[in-house]
Amino acid sequence: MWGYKNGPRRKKVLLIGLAKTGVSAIKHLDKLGVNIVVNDIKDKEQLKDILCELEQLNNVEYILGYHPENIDDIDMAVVSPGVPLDLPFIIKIKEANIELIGEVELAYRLSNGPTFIGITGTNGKTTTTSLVGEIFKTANCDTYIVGNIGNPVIDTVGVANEKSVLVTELSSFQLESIDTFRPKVSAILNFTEDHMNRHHTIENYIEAKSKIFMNQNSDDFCVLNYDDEKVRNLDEKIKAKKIFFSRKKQIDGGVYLDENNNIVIDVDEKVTLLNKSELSLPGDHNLENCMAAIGIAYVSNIDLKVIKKVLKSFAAVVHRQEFVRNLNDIMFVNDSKGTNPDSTIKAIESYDRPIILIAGGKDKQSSFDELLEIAKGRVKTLVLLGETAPIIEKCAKEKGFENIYRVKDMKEAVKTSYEIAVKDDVVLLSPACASWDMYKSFEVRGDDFKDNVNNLK
Ligand code: UMA
Repeated sequence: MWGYKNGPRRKKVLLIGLAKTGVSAIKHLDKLGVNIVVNDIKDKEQLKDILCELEQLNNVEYILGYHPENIDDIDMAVVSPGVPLDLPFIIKIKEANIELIGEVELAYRLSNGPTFIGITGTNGKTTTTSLVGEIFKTANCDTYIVGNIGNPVIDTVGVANEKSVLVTELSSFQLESIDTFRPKVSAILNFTEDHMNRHHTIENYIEAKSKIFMNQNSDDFCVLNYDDEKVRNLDEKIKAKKIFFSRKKQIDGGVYLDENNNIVIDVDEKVTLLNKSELSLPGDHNLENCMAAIGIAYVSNIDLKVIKKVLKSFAAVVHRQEFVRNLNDIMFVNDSKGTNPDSTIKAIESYDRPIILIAGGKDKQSSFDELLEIAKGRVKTLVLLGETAPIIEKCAKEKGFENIYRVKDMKEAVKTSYEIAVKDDVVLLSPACASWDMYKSFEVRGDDFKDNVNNLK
C-alpha cells in the first residue's frame, strides 16, 4: 500500500498529536520510509521526554506549540484520538481533499489480515474488551488487547498475523476517523451522553460510534444491547448478522436471561450456559458486559467450556470498581475509569452500603442531574475536587444534598473521606468526569487515589 521507500519522491505524512498514539504511529511511519511532519499544541519543553525518545529518527520535522493555519505539501494526515476534527487547520486539510485518518484506520490498512473484534459503547467497553481478550487467550488464540484500553493498535503491525485476533476497544474519537476499517465482529454496549464538548449532540456521538459497523457485510456479526433503545434502534442500518443480548427479554437468535436467571444462547441451537449467580463480576451492568462477551465469543466459535470458565473466574479490571483496601471496616474502591455520570451511576448502584463519593474532574459539559437524583439515599457525603466541583456542588444543593466537602487534591479528598467515614461505609472514587484537568490520565488519577488510601494509618 505504501511502497514509498524507493519511489521518486518520499510521501509526506502529517501526524497530529504527540502522545501515546502519536509516538507509536511515528515509529511505524518511519519504518515505511515516509517523511513525517509532527504537530502538537504542546511546546518543545512540554514534550521533551517524548522528543528524547524519538531523537534517533531522521525524517521527522516538528511544528510544536501551536496548530498552524495551513499545512502545505502533505499527502496524508494521521490524527490522534484526542484531537478534535473541527480544528480550523484540520477542516482545511479535509477541504483540500487530503486524506485524514486515525491510528486505528492506519493500523488496519497496514495489518497482515488478523481478525478484528471491535467493541464500543459509552460504558463497559474496557471490561468487555478485557473479558473477550481473556476468553480468546484461554482458547489459545494469538490475542492482542488493543485500542482505547491503552494500547495503540499500530503496535501490533508486523507482530500479529492472519491467525491473530485483535480485541479492540474503540472510542467515539477513534471511530470518527476510520474509513475502511471492518471488524469481523463488532459490539455496541450502550449509549448515554458523553463527550458533549467534542461531539456537541448525542446524535453526532451515536453517529461516530455507529461507524463501527458501516463497512461490515452479511459475512460479519454485530452484537447489540437490546435493552438500550438507542442501540436497538440501529437495527435497520446494520448489514452484518445481528446478535442481540438482553437481561429483560427472551430473544430468538440472541443471548438472554431466562426466568431462572440462567444465561441462554439461542443462536443456532438453544444452550443454557450458566446461571447469573456464577458470574465473577457483580452488578447488572457487568451482566450486560458478560452477555456481550458471550455473543462475541460464540459467533467466533470459541468452545463453550472456555467461555464459561472465564466468566466464572474473571477478576475486575484495574481502575474499574477496583477494591483497594478495608481499613477499620471502611471499604475503599477505585473507579477512576468512571469518567462520565452514567458510569458513576452504575458504580453507586453496585453497593448496598452508605457511600462517600469522591467526584469531579475535567468539564465535558455533562449534566449531573440524573446522577445526583440517583445518588440521593445512596451517597451520604460528596467530596468534590477539580474543574467541575462547583458545578456538581450547585446541582447537588438543588437536589437537597447537605454533606458536601470541597477539597483541593486527592490527598485531601482521601483524608477528608476517611475522617468522616464510619464502619461499613464505602469510600468510592468515581469522578463522573475525565481526569485531564488535574492528571495526565484516569490511570494516574486512580493510582494517586490508591497511593493515598494505602498511606492511611
Ligand atoms: N493535542 C493537540 N491538539 C488538541 C488536542 C490534543 O495537539 O487539540 C495533543 C496533546 O497536546 C497531546 C496529544 O494530542 O500531546 C494527546 O493525544 P491523545 O489525547 O489522542 O492521547 P494518547 O495518549 O494518544 O491517547 C489516546 C486515547 N486518548 C483519548 O482518546 C483522549 C487513549 O484513550 C487511548 O488509550 C490511547 O490513545 C491508545 O489508543 C484514553 C481516553 O481517555 C484512555 N479515551 C477517552 C475515554 O475513554 O473516555 C475517549
